[in-house]
Amino acid sequence: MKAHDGMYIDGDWRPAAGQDTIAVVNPADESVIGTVPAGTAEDVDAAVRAARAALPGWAATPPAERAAHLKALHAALDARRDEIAETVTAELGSPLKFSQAVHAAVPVAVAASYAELAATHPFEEKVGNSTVLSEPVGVVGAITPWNYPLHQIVAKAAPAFAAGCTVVLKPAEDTPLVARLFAEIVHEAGLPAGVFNLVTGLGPVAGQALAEHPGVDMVSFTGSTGVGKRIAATAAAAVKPAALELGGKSANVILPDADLARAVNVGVANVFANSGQTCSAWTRMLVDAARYEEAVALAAAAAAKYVPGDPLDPASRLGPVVSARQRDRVTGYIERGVEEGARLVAGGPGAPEGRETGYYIRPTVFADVTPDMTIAQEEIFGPVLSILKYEDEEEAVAIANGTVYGLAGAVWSADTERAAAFARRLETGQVDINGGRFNPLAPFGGYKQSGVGRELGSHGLAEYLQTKSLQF
Ligand code: TXE
Repeated sequence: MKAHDGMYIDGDWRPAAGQDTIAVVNPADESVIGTVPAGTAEDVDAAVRAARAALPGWAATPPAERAAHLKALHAALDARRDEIAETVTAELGSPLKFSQAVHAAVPVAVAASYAELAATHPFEEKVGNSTVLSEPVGVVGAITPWNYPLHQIVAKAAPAFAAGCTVVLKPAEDTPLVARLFAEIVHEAGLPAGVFNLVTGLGPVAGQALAEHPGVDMVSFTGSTGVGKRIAATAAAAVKPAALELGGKSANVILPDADLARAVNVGVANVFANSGQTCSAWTRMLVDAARYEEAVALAAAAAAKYVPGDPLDPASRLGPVVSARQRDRVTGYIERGVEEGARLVAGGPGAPEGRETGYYIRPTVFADVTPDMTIAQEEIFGPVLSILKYEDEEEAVAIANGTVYGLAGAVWSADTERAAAFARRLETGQVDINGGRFNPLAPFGGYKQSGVGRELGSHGLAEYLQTKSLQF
């Protein structure tokens, strides 16, 4: 057992309190590629104590110095991009190219943005006769999912560090290896001991212990809406803030004057990226009745190009999903779609040919999906696209807004202003106009049951700050 096989607490690796371990499985071939300790309430307590002890020093560190630490963190992440990409591919199953371009590159960009924001954010402002101070919320309990495993960690840890908060992270049990790599990187970057602490473990044990710990001042959670509601209730009972980034069922609205082929092709690529395991994925494509069949044919043809394959093969565009549990959940939704009468135009239940080993799913497209169907309402989190028909813009708005979620979406039109006007009517936290482009400074988060709070940019930083006004 290597020294760092334990928990990272107070700037050092230490053995876990218990003996239980979690096996980490490569979803492409079902082989066990590592184990991590299954943390208990005792480990969580040790980590929270370390984070509390480090808080006064870190909170009092001038923002410019915190910015210098974040710069070092950014450089350390950047230097280990390849290792990050390989680790994510091994435990998540995403194609290596995607891991390099997204799973490794995005956290590097986000760390850079917070190095910048820590240096420039107005932590003290004059408002009339008052001085308003932005102070760190305190110890943050971060609970993260497996779908963008490093991004989700950095999107919480980097703004927390910039704000002057200390962090205890409980990463997803399916993808703990990249979390461990992140702890190594934090250590290498020289952040003071206790500013970042890692406890691996199961959600209902280590995650719950962290959410309930009285020494945690704020919980930042990304994951399922069900667990998010529990965490929100626990936090509310202790009058603690909880930032929640939950599920989505985003609409991709193709207006009648849009470039249909481009909108459909980009839409299909968006849904199949990361094997559909993206909370902001445009899983419902809305097309006007006149061009509906044309769009369906284009989507089926586009889906045929996503042949499930070994994530290490550079030609692969679609890997497996993360786990057997996730494969079964997604397959259940595909079966449900068929039962409820949607028309299968690509894919379907069952393993893709030649991919019986590994957690592969056939890239699936459903046409004739109606808004009341389960596959049009619930988050599937797999490579499954539903195509719905609308008669006019009013109906398109009603369908787009007709779920409990409101995380993201897309609008396509030959007229950018028309698309933007439509986007203003959507009950959702983010809308990509004619494809959009990732912006690490733009706030990301949900309306309705997609969450509370925002990540990224200055909005993401604000989540980790509380304000005090001094009246003169
Ligand atoms: O999520 P969980 P799962 C959605 C997606 C997916 C479904 C289930 O639809 O199919 O959720 O995924 C920790 N107290 N999303 O089961 O369980 C858990 O250990 C405290 C959307 O993997 O919510 C992990 O670290 N923590 C999503 C984290 O919560 C608990 C990303 C997320 O796991 C806990 C992932 C508890 N009682 C899934 N139970 C998104 N928004 O991007 C679990 N956890």
